[in-house]
Amino acid sequence: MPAFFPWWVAVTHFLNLFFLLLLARSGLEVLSAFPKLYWYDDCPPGREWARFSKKMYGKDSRKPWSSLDEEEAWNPVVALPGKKNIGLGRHWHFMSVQFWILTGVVYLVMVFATGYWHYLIPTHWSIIPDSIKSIGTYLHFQIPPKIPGEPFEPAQKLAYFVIIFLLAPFQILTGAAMSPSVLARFPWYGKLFHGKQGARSLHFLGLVAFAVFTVIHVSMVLVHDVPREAASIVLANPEANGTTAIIIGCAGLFLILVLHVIITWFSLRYRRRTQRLLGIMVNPFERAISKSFLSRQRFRSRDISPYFRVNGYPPTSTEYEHLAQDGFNGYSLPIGGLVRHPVSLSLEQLRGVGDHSQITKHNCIQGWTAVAQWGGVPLASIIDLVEPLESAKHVVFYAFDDKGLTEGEGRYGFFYGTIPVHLARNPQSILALEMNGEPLPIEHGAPVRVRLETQLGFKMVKWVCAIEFVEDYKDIGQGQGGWREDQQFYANAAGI
Ligand SMILES: Nc1nc2c(c(=O)[nH]1)N[C@H]1C(S)=C(S)[C@@H](COP(=O)(O)O)O[C@H]1N2
Ligand SMILES: [Mo]
Repeated sequence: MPAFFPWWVAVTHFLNLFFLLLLARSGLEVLSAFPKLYWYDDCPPGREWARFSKKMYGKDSRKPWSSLDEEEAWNPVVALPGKKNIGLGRHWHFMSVQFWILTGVVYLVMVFATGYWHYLIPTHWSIIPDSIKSIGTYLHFQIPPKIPGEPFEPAQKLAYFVIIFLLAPFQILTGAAMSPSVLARFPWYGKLFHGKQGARSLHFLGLVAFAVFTVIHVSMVLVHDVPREAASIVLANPEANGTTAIIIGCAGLFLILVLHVIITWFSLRYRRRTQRLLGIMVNPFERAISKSFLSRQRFRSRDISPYFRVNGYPPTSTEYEHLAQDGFNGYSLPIGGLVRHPVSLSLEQLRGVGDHSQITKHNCIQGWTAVAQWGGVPLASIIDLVEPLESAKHVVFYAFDDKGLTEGEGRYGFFYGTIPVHLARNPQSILALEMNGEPLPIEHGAPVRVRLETQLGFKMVKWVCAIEFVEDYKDIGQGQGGWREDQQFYANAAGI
C-alpha cells in the first residue's frame, strides 16, 4: 500500500491552495461586475435570488441606466484585483484555472498510479453509516478512529472524495457552461445547468461549498494533533519534528499571502502589462475555440426575454440626434479599408445586401444574459460585396458614441471594436437592423449594430457609423483592438 502522506500530496496540496485562492478571489471580481444571481437567463431586474449590492435598478426605473451602473467596486482584499476590474479579474481566473487543472491532473495521475485512490474512493456503502458515526463522535468532542490500514477516518475520506471527485469537476463543468462560444455551439450543454444563469449560480454555490469545506478542514486539523498533521501534510512524514513542520507550514502560508499581495498590487498598478502578460496564456485557448465553434443557437419566439438590459448610453452628438429625428433617412454606412470595392450604403441599400434573422442569447461580460430576435444583413454578404484583400485580417466597427461624454469616469474617445475576419464569416454574425421584429431601438444600437453570437456582448458594437477592413488594429485607439480592451483592460478574446 502507498505511504499515507507521500511527498506529491504535500506539493500538490500547496499548489492547490495557492491556485484555489487565486480562483476564488478573481471569481469574486467577476461577480462584482454583476453582483446578482439568477436561475433564469432573462435576468429580470428584481428577480435575482441573491444580490450582493445595495443598488437597485428596476425595469421601470425613471432614470435611464446601463448595466455597467450595476457593477460594484470590491475591495482588493477579497477580490483580485478589486476596484471594478472585471477584465483583469477574468484574466487571472482563466490563467489560474489552467494551472489549477494541471495540478489536479498531476495529482490524479499520482493517485491512480500509486494506488492512493484506495484511501480516497469509498468502495462500499458502509462509508455512509460509518461517516455518520464519525461525525457523532466529533459531536461528543472525541476523535473518531481511522479506517484500519488507511490514513483517514470515514467522514474524512468521504469528504475528500466529494471535494476531489465531485465538487472540483462540478466547478469545471459549470465554468465551461458560462462560455459564450461553448453555449453558442452546444446549446444542449447549457441546458444541463439550467442555462448560463443556472451555471453561474451553481458555480457560485460551488465556491461556497469550497469555502465551507476549507473552514471545516482547517478546524479539524486544529482539533486533531496539529504538529503531527503539519508534519504529515507539510513534510510528508508524520514522524518528522512537529515544530519544524509548523514553522515551514506557516512560512508556506506566508509565501502565498505575499504572492497574493504582489499580484494584486502589480495588477492594479500596471493594468496594461497585466492584461498583456496574462493574455499570452489565456488568448490562445480562446482563439482556438472561437475559430472552431460556430453558433448553432436556435431559440423559439417564446424564449425571447421580456426585458433586455442595455449596456452603454446612446450617443449624444447633434449629428446622431439629427439622424435619429429623421428616422435615419440620412444615414449611410461607409465600408472600406483593405477592400476591392469600397461602398457607402444607405439603410435601404444595406437591406438589399442580405436578410437573415436569428433568435439568440446575449452574454454580457458582466454576467447577464437575455434572448432576442435579431434581423439584418449577414456580415458574410458584406464580405462578398466589398471583397477584402488578402492582407485584411480584422474588421473594425466604429461607433457614434463618445464614451467621454456618455460614460465619464475618466474615459474618453469614441467606442469601437474589432473582430478577426473569420468571425465575421460565422453564419450568425450579422449587422442587425431589427430587434424582435421592430427597427432597432435607440438604446440597443439604432440604426445598425453588430451581432456575433459566439462572443461576449462588448464585441457587438452598437450605433455603427463606419466599417473598415485592416491588417492590424495596433494603430487604432490604444491598440488593443477595441474601446473596452483599451480602457477597461478586457481581453481582446471574447469567446470565454
Ligand atoms: N457603441 C457601443 N456599442 C456597445 C457598447 C457601448 O457602450 N457602445 N457596449 C457593449 C456591451 S459591453 C454590451 S453587453 C452590448 C449591450 O447591448 P445592448 O445594450 O443592446 O444590450 O453592447 C456592446 N456594444
Ligand atoms: Mo457588456
